[in-house]
Amino acid sequence: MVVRDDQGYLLYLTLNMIKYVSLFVAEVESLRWATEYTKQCGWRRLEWETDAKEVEKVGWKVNWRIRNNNMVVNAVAKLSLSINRASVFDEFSLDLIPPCNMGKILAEKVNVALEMKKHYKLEVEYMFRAPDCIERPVLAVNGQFPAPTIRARRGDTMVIKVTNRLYTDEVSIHWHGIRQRGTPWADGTSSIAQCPIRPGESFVYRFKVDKPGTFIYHGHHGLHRTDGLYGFLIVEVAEGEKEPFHYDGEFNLLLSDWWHRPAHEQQIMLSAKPFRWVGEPQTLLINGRGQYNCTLAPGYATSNSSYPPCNFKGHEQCAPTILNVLPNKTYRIRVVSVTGLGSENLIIANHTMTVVEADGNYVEPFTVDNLDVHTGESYSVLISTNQNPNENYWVSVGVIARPFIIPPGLTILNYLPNSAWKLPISQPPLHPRWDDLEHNKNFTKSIFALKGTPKPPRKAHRRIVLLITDHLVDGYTKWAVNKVSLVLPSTPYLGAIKYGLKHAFDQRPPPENFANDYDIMRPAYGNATFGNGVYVLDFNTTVDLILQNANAMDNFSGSHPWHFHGHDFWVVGHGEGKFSEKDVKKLNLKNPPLKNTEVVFSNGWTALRFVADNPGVWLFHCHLEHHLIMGMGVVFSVGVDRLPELPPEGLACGLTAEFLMRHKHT
Ligand SMILES: [Cu+2]
Repeated sequence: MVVRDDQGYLLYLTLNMIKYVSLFVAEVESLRWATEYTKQCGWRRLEWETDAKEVEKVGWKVNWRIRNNNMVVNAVAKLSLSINRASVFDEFSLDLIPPCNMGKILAEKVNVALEMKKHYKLEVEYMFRAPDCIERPVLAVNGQFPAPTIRARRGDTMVIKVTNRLYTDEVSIHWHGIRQRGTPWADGTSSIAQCPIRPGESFVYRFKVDKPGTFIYHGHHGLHRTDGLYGFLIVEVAEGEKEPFHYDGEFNLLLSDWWHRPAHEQQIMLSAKPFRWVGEPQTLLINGRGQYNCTLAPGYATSNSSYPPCNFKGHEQCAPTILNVLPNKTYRIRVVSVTGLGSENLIIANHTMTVVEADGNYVEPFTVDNLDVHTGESYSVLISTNQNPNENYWVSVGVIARPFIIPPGLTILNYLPNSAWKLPISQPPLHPRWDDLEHNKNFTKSIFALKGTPKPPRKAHRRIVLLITDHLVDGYTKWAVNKVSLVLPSTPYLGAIKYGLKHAFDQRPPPENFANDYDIMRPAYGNATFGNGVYVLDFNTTVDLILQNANAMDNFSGSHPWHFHGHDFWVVGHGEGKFSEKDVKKLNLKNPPLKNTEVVFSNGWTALRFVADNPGVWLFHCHLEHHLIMGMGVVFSVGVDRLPELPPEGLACGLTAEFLMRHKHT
């Protein structure tokens, strides 16, 4: 086939190429940039003609640049086609930047079938919003709260320029669930991978998304997540690949919790001596929307009956996101939780959910009435809209694992063409009790890897047992791991370790275990310390991490969802009480799920196995943001000597800044 541009230049395309190019256009359209795009580039004026076979060796590279108010997207696509698996590929560059001169052609050999670079520009700023009908400053991205959804395809290279438009705060963005293989400096953890971005400055995150799945991006500096700095990062399968399940449509649920007190004040409270607790959140948000001073379900027992009914017109910032569906279809719902405290349970009344993905990994499908989502976890579930099409149904989110004092977050599954505001006839569904630990455990233990998922090595080279306790350290209330409360250093570990800057952090290795006679049912108040030492792992070794829960100072043992950066791990076991040698034999090495976040339940343990095959410095921490800031985390270093020269942009602070200045000309 031949494409003729509006200046009459003939461009060769194969059928597959056209498919790809039209997919780009479809993608652009789905992002609602089509109008401007077509206006600028006159894409629709292209004519298509059939032509000779020889062009089947041809590949394409398409650049585009689209402006939509605050967001600029540049994309480069290299398209190529393999003929009978012969490795002959060509690459053309088709420049669609206005004025869309399509004659700019460049040919070079490439050996990728499809590689895309997606450029995004994210500006982080404070804005006034009323996510739960009460106005306060929130962290917005490109003027949106929650931050806009980023979509990519497996194999894409993301180039994301983050600009800090805050007045006094530093910022960094973590791409949660992306392993950052080969790009540990783009992990977005301030003090670990990079120096935080200063007000007015920008940092470009470049990384590859190497597997499809449901991910998130969120602030990883201070308590920024609690102020609303989060959004979806969705990676589709690569072109030509298929998901192992079918669905007709998709929608996303981003679950979070919301305080009326800004995160900055909360951070000061948590760091105060004596300690000041921030309390439970005021509202649960679904896609950044919740109702504090009114209720969608007036008069029902599960709602807070002291609130008046909400009278939404739909444009209010706290009006719920209605989920519109057609009857007799299958929908994929991507669910993530970014809560600061507590975990959540999702129910779609009258509909069962089939879980097919957890943390960006496929799982053996299983069906549930309600779904537990711990903070940092992501799931995909499938639902069939096979209920009475004349009704709408409640979508409800309740708190688990913390005292249930806030009403559930509600929205509506709207069967079209019913009115969105037709309230369901039944009362909102009841969630499992917040302290129904058996329910939580049963759910977690139902997750197994989809057949064909890589299995863990049979044996681990090293076992690190991590005891979680809280303490008074120098009069400050802190969490600790093996009695060390993590205090992040001002120089990022990655640079410090790469350049051998020994004063940047504590050089003593942290403890690998805790005292044998420690009674996990009896809280220990004293003898913990502050620290920031690093567990150095030998490259390519298999490591077992045992999270050991214990009773806290208030004689209560809460659940903690732990998130690992840079790697997925296999969840090889959960158990009650204290982990012991005899538990090793019972670990599941047959079909454990691969995840990046896993909970350790009250008074129990969780065993995780992973292969330390990704050079970098990686945080492993409780994803309850208030716990991390109070010291509940550890740092691993893996094969940093194997890394090439680090990009200096993220190292302009602390001792690495000094080091780079000294070595500028050497
Ligand atoms: Cu925790």
